[in-house]
Amino acid sequence: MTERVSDIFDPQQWNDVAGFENLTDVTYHHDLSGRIARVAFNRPEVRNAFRPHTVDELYAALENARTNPRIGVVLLTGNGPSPKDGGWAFCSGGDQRIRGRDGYKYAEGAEATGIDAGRGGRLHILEVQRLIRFMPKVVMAVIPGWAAGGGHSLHVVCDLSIASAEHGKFKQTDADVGSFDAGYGSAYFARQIGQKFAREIFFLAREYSAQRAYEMGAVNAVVPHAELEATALDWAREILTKSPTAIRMLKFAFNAVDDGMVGQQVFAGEATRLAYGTDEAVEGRDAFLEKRDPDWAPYPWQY
Ligand code: S0N
Repeated sequence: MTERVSDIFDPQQWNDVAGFENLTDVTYHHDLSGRIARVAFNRPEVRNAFRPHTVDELYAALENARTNPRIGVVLLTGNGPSPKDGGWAFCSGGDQRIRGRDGYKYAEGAEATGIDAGRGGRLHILEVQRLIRFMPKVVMAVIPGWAAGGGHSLHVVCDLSIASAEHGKFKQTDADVGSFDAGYGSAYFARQIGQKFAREIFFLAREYSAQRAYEMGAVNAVVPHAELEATALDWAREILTKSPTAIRMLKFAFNAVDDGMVGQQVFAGEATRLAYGTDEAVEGRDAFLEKRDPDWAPYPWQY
């Protein structure tokens, strides 16, 4: 029997994932069809702030979803409410209690115990951002409460965002705490909602309701809190009725214009993969292996 990990999590919709039963900072489930993944921050007592260990677990779960050919949609969310005060969060960004001068320490007490120098001071949440960005699947931020700081940036990098009407709240605190996501979290955010709104959100670091975020174009939908996860599952099931190849190519097409040469590389790689499936490309390969000239005659110069 799957354990209830959040008040709005329906255990009857989800299975545990083998090999991921002993996570501490995130939870990871697959839906009953095995085609939808749910990855959730599980530190509600600190508004789901991430420490380095959280990011390690998050990366591992997302990578598992990325490489599972049955999974088409990933829901990224936060468990809650907080046992301390009943507050809800998607994620409140980096855990400020363990932020060192050189970034984030790999583990609490790192100075005392010694630290793997190669892993010290890593801002590897950026690796998670890239994993979400380049995953050929739809990643949806399911926002039951606060999305703040680096948590706000994660929602920005997700393909879709839906938020709780009652508890969904947004705040970009980077300038309050001397931190800044100068990549997707800000510059790409401005592409989403426009320069004026993005600069307001960063420069004033005010709090915004889910409804206001919707009006600014920062989220796709605002739904009653109790229906948030069910709505996310409905959206995911609808996406799963679509062509996987079309979705993959569309995601990378949306990305390419903002991702420079890397965006072109990713899109081009998918185009090459499609080309490899044609008789024309097979002829080129076979001609080489059979030490003969290729015969391109059957393949027109299409216009
Ligand atoms: C989220 C906020 C607005 C919620 O306010 P609220 O509801 O009044 O709750 P609090 O009483 O403030 O919080 C409840 C308890 O949770 C603890 N807590 C909350 N957030 C954090 C946190 N981030 N780290 C540690 N603890 C946290 C509170 O201390 C409180 O605990 P108790 O009960 O013991 O008092 C509000 O909590 C808030 O503003 N939180 C801080 C948000 C923040 O500034 N986050 C950090 C921003 N910076 C980053 O995330 C950088 C991330 C990063 O690694 C990065 C690096 C390079 C490039 C990009 C990034 C990136 O991804 O951004």
